[in-house]
Amino acid sequence: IQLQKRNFDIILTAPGGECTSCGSCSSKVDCYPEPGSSESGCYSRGCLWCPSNNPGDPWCIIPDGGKTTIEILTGAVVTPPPSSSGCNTDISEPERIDCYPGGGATEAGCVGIEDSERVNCIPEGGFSPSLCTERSCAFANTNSPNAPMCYFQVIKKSTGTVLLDTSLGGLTFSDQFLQIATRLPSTTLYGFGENEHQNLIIHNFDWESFGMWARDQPPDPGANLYGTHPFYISMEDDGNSHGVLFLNSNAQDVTTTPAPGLVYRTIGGVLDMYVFLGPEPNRVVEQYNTAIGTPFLPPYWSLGFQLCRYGYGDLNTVKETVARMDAYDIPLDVQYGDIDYMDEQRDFTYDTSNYAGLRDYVRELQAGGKHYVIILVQIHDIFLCTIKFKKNPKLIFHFNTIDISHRKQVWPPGKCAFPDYTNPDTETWWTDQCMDFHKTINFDGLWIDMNEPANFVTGSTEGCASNNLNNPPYMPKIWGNVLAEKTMCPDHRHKLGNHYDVHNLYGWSQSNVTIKSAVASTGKRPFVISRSTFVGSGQWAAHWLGDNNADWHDLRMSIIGMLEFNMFGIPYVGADICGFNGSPSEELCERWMELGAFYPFSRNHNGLGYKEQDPAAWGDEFAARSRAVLRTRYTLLPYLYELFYHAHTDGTGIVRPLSFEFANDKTTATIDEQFMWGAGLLLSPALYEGIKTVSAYFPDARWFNYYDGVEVGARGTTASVDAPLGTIPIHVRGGHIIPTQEPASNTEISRHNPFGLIIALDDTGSAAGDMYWDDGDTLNP
Ligand code: MIG
Repeated sequence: IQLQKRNFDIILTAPGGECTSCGSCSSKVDCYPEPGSSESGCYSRGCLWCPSNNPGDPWCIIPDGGKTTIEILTGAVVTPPPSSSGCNTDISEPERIDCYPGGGATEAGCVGIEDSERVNCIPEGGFSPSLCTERSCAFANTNSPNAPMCYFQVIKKSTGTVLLDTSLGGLTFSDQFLQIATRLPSTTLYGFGENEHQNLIIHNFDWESFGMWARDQPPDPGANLYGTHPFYISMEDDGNSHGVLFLNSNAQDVTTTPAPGLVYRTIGGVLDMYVFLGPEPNRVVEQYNTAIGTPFLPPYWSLGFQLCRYGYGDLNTVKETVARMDAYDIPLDVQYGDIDYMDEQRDFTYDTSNYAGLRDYVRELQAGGKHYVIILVQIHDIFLCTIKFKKNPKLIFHFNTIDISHRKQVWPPGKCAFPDYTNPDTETWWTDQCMDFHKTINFDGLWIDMNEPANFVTGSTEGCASNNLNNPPYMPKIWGNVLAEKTMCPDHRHKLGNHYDVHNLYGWSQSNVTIKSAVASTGKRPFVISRSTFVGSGQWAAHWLGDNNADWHDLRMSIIGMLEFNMFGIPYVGADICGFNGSPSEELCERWMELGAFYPFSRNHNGLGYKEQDPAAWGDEFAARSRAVLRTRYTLLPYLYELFYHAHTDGTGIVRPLSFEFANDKTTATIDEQFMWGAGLLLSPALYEGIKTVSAYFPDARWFNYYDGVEVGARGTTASVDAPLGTIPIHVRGGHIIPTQEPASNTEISRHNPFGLIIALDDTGSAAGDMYWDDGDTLNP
């Protein structure tokens, strides 16, 4: 009987002697010492099943003698191997079971990689332990003469957990098809985007695929949405975590397998992989965000409540809306101008008839402590561009790089072209445009939309040529029949390369340029919000979750989206409160105002042609409740700002899953209807129609009701908490200090109000916290 695996729990060796059948055994060595012995179980160990009348006789006997070794998998947890920094097990020496009985144990060998699975880390030859260590590889003796001594093995040294095991399918690296498969240490898997995941952890390991190719696509399960984030966090069974980034900008997909494993496929470019070792999940987020660029520190006013609507239609409607917000004294910091403020959807223009007076109105808002953010779209009509080309011939090049003869069509009416933000000349042009327009409309921030980039025709009005870029041999699992659907032809040229390779970088490159344009225009701390994002976008832009539906499902999904973007380094995120498409019921919109008061980006936004849904549109009771919940948000803004400070300086997530704070509590792994603000606040919103209480889980800690300070009895269990309309249950975690400030109708006023501290003690009677404060909008705080 051959020893096949090393991850067994018990090893038994028979003494010498003949024992090939039940009758011939002189000494019987028990092959099933643990409880549960059975005939089939005995055979499965390759042992003899010998029922006996003698009490004390084993019935399952090891056959043969000498060196026979039986491997017994009891399903018990395998003891972590000792690490070089000292033994990391609690198991006392007498109780230990040899995991390397063949002799020649080494640390790397002990954590279990077979000779046959090694990949040489010194392929040029010349093994030495120091060279191997220098290359961060593992070395161990081998019994196979040709097997490498020094080999790649991504393991977590402290516990021996294998983080990347590509033995499932290896690596395929060809021109338009790159694939890597990896076995995962557990099925607790977070991340990948932008997709609408139905659960926070990806629970379906039955070959489920998620595509990544930026697309003008309202959230829909199975669809590739606006951005691309090929990053995941895997939580190991011991609560430790690690993250992996596949840094690649092509069309791509990821497929789960039951191993559990992942197959990652992309159709071009480079395959750079980064592994972030944690070990705590919050550390993984910090390490990842620090590597890709930590998020910008938003101006303080942008933490206030914001209001928008596609299709106010005219300035009077905007004025009336803001006026009724003021009349009810509902906090409001930011009013938006969507594309209907423009003249025929042309960037850097405004509709001088329907929006006559906009210029003065913006000044008036600002005088009252409010701010105004305008939308910009990425498309420019040929006519305007042509005039500009004549003024500045350099720009002809800049537009020609993405081929002006292949016309695209979105807005404005007629034929359009897309600026190429990978061309440095575009930065100058775009910034000039923004600065120029700022003289007319004194905007405080820029909202860049449709930058997937979106196109109302497939490719161009002339279609796309037939070639291997427009029609690659492998189509990732994305929506549409061709890559060009809803966007440009993949073979169009940008300064940086083919659209095929840089499509997913369009919003990213525009964000990078636009934050500079915002600074140049306002001279203050910039505020940019972008629909399309990529790895690193969070340094320059915030994100909203796109054109969601006004229904209960999308209310719930917004929590998952928000938690994921906090992992992706874009913690400034939120969904359109009360939903973009469709008209919400009053109850849904109230509940959404409660949850949305705890989005880092708290904006009520509505699609074209739907019922008014701002919190002042529903009557007195609705207004009073929205006012109350927003005043709670404003009370907690110093805490939110401190969390943004940590996000900016350390890359820490702001909105966190419970499992990232209580990684050893397995119950928390799947919780996605509650979330945390930092480490100190637990939010348990009401997310279902008609409910008046929420069944909330309280991990093992002291918890205090935010509203009355009463300690919750529940610890490590679920409890029912009251959530009447107008209330979102909030609990403060023992051990934390939360800075607060008296609320007001906007942050310019509230920033002058008295501060407070909520001090919640832990089991030892202590608490800690910190606070960051500045003037709220200087450029270099
Ligand atoms: O759907 O500018 O996601 O927030 O209101 C058409 C109009 C284009 C899409 C954005 C949405 C915005 C809308 N835009």
